[in-house]
This record gives sequence, structure tokens and C-alpha cells, in this order.
Amino acid sequence: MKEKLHFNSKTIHGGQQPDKAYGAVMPPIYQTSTYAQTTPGGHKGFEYSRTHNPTRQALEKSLASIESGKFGFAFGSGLAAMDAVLKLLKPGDEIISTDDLYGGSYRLFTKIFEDFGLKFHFVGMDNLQNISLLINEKTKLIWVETPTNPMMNVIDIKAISALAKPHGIFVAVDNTFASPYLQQPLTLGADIVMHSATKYLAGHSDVVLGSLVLNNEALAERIGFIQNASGAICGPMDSFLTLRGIKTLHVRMQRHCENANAIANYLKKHSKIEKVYWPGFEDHPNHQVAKTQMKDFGGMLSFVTKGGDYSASIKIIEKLKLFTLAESLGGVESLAGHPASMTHASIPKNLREKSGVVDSLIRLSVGIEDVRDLIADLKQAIG
Ligand code: P1T
Repeated sequence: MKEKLHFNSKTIHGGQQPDKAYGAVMPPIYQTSTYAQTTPGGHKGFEYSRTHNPTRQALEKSLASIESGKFGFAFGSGLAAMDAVLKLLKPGDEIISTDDLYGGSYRLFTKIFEDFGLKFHFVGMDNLQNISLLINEKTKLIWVETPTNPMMNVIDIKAISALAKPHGIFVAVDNTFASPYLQQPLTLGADIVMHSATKYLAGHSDVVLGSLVLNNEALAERIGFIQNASGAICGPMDSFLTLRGIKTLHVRMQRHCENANAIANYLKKHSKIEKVYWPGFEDHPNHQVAKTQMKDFGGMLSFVTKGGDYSASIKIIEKLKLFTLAESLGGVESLAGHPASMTHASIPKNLREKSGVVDSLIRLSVGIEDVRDLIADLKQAIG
């Protein structure tokens, strides 16, 4: 019954049951590393908390439910979840990814896994031909991030999955910016959906956590093996906080989207703003894909000022009072960031500028405050 629920009920009930010991409605924080056995192997399904923990398991079931998948896995961070996916591959394998993605993902690919013999190609993924041209017998994975961080490009998950399938290439989607409230990559044909649950899923900027959800049993078995063998798991307290965050995901996302819509339109009309990157605009190059693939346009946007340079943008960011200057996104509070010097500093300047991450770019994670206060803050900072 619970898996047939609508999304707004799955966030609260998906995969959840009252705790077996005392009927606790919220899963207790099982802060234990190990479990008593009556005889070797005589246990209640839990041996050691790297392998399984009841609080983490409750979260993993919730994650699978809200992504409409069968198998959920929780990790110590979004990057730890990505690390587990890359460990499915072998030296010589090739990966195609987008040329605009979170700087830390780019760093993991190029500074860690290239040394282990994986080969990465970075291309503009809104043109499918760019991907087709790179596919060969060594291609094993297409890594999609959509909307992209921070340029807000939207990539067609269904089209890429259809392109990959005949070649036996896995498609993984980083769904961090959208959240499963807005788009569900597995239902669009992807094989793996990944989250920095640090962001919208946990939603309160108090946890660092990552997740993977899959449908393919054999692939899930391998991910489960890697999760236990490599050990990059999250603890029970962080699992509990993320589970609690997920219960209000649908309500928060609705307000994030409404507020970002109002701010994107405010900035677009502002005489000092050159360009606003937000997929809800009809003239956004991927607007049609966004409209089909996503339920709404999300809480993230980026912009550049007219004739603005590095120092002009820094001045605006420093003047903001309600928007906090900080890394990260997806929490209830609004944040502003400077991708070139913060989240994307690990991407070489020439590469990041090619995808639009110029020194004057400002990124906003629009929170769920009263939007009138957020606009007033932007007004006083931009002038
Ligand atoms: O920080 P962590 O939980 O390890 O997640 C990494 C990550 C992966 N994918 C995307 C799209 C992300 O945005 C992130 C983390 N991003 C930031 C910290 C940021 O401010 O953009």
C-alpha cells in the first residue's frame, strides 16, 4: 500500500513503519556500532553498523521510496556516494559527463579517479550529438547533473537514457538541484540516481550526507558490497536528521520554487543585471526540456551584473544581509555564493569560464523566507 502513495505522502510514510521494539513513530537513533549475537551468526539481521544500522536502513527505505526505486543506499556525503558509483568501473573504462557540474565532482573525477585509469570526457550535454560522438566500446557510464551547478542547464534524462541503453552504458543522474519532488530520473530511464542529501533532502543545513537509489538488483548488490567494503557510510544521527528533513521536502520545495520564480523575475527586470540563469524563463535554451522533465523550476539561480567584474560581484555579496555568504544550498535559509572562488574553484579558470562560470557570476540558493524580505535584501545590495 505504502509504495502506491502519492509523492507528498511517500515523503512521510514511504518505507517507514513504527519501530518494532516500542512502537516509536520516528525511528530511534540506534547509536551503536555492534549488535549482540546469541551464537556466531545468531542475530536479528544486524551485525555491525558499517554493514547495516536500523536508523540508516529506515532512511535508505525512505530514499528508495521517494525516488520510485527499489534499493536505497546512504553514504557519508554526496561525494562518497559518487565515489561508490565510480568504483563499479575498471581501469580503461570511459565516462562521459557534463562540462558544467559541481566543482567537487569534477575534482573527484580528474584528481582521484583519473589516477586509477578511468578516462573522463566533459561535454555540453544539451546537444545529444556531443555525447553520441564520444560513445565507444570503452564507454561504461554517462554522468548527468541536471539542472547543472551553477549554470542551470537542463539535460534531457529520457533522451540520454534511450541513447545509452542499446550500448549497455549506465546512466547516473545527480538529482541534487532538482530533488525527487521535481524530477525522478529512474522513471525517465536512468539506472542510478544520486543526491547530495546535504541539500534539499535534509533541507536544514545541519547534515552532510549522500545517497544512491537504483532498480537493478545486480547493480544494487555491487553498490551494497562497495558501501560495506569501502565503508563511507553515514552515522545514525545524520540518518535520523535526513529522514526528518525528507518528511517536509514537498512543502519546502513548493516554497523554494515560488520564491526563486519571484526573485528570477525581479532580477531579470533589474536595470543593473545583465543575465539571469533560471530554467523557468521561456527564453532559457532548455526551457522545453525543463517543462517536460521537471514539475517546477527549482530554488536555484545564478546571475551576472551589467559590466560587472569580480570586485563588483563581491561587493554585492558582501552587502547582502538576509542571504548568507556560504557554500552549499538547499536549506531553508537563503544563501549566496561566488562559484568562481568557492564551489567551482577546483575547475581550471579557462574551463569554467567556457561553461559560463565567470568571475562576476553570483549563485543564489533561494530559501523559504518571506520573499518580500529576500527581494528587499537584493534591492539594497545591488542598488
Ligand atoms: O557536499 P556533498 O554532500 O559531498 O555533495 C557534493 C555535491 C554533489 N553534487 C552536487 C550537484 C553538489 O552541489 C554537491 C555539493 N555542492 C556544494 C557544496 C555547493 O555549494 O555547490
